Amino acid sequence: MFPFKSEPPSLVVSNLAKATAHPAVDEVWAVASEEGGAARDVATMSREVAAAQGKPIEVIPQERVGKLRPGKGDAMNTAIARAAEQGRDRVHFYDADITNFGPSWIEGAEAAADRGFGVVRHRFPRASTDAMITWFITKPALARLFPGTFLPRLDQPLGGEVLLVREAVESLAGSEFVRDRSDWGIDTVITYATSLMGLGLYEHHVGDGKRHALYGSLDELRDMLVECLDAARSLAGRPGPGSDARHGSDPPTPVPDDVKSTVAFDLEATKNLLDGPWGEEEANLADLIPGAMGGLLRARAEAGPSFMDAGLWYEVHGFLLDNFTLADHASESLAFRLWLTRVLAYTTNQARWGFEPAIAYLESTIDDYERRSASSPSRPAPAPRS
Ligand code: GDX
Ligand code: MG
Repeated sequence: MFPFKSEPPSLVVSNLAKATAHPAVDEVWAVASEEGGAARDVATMSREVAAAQGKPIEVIPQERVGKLRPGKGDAMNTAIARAAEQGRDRVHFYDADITNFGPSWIEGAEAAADRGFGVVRHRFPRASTDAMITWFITKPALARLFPGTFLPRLDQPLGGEVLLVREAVESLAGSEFVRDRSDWGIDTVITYATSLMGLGLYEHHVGDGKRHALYGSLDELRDMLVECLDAARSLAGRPGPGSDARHGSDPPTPVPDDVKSTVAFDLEATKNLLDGPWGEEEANLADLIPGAMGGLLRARAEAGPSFMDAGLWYEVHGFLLDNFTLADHASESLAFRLWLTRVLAYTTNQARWGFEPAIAYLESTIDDYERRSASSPSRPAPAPRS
């Protein structure tokens, strides 16, 4: 199953064709964000491929399944409901914009499923300035909410490349918590929900990395940031997997040189985003950050973002997990500004050290957050929302 929205139809169809050609695959679904336009082009172009392979390729418009912004979550949940209804044995999910997708992805996941793992997630090296939501929102949340479990150590907790066996698909289809998540938060809730299923989780390593569209200014990630933050927040107070849950992973391989040297976003265009004026409500909200941080943030921001180090981010991130409100303008604006400050602090300092030291630094921050959280379990967790 491939969700697609604005990728070139030729790229989508090339991925559909590679999946269809694989002997383990019976049928391929492309779930479109809307009818017409690209969906029509993909449907037309894939007809010939399907005929040549003698297997169906279905282009399906996404249904309105959830309650939040209609986005990737509705696409994933459209396929999950359909696969559950049809009793599919195994379902693979891949982003449609991957340019190096191929049979080895399918084979790696199938091999782990053959060894008895019910959930297989693809993991891959990413540039040191890529995955800024993963490193600064999701992994810290998993570290502080579920210390000692495999969740903080998952390589790509937001990755959309996953294999699920029938039992996992049925369980997700039956979960209101998952169905409601129609936006970018879907990856977080699928990662969380599948971690509890007791089906075994394996991470298949894609050594070449996932090649796909990267970003201009980080403003492009605003929706993803607030929706992934809200999804992380929605996990607070929920139980985690047992510390004995079965988790396996391929060993890492040398990282390709071009991944090491990639710059994942436009730094200059992004820096300007911090110059935006503070709204009154946003400033009032910032004043609620413990330690009179709000005034400090406004004053020190003028001196550049470097003050937002890993220690301060632990406090700010905790504040966001406890207080963030999706769809509230001031709350979203503050969360974006704070995250951006942290991303720029890292990008203009540790990311300059070179690939290996930068990634080692990021990993050490997650280890540290996990330790801090495990040693102060008294931090009150907000009640889970339905
Ligand atoms: N049908 C449908 N409807 N497809 C969508 C929609 C939507 O509203 N929005 C996105 N997609 C598709 C898109 O066409 C692509 O195939 C896939 O979902 C992922 O979107 P992309 O724009 O390539 O996102 P990006 O930045 O690569 O993000 C992925 O990695 C992030 C991360 O790990 O940081 C994606 O899986 C995110 O969910 C994840 O947070
Ligand atoms: Mg992408």
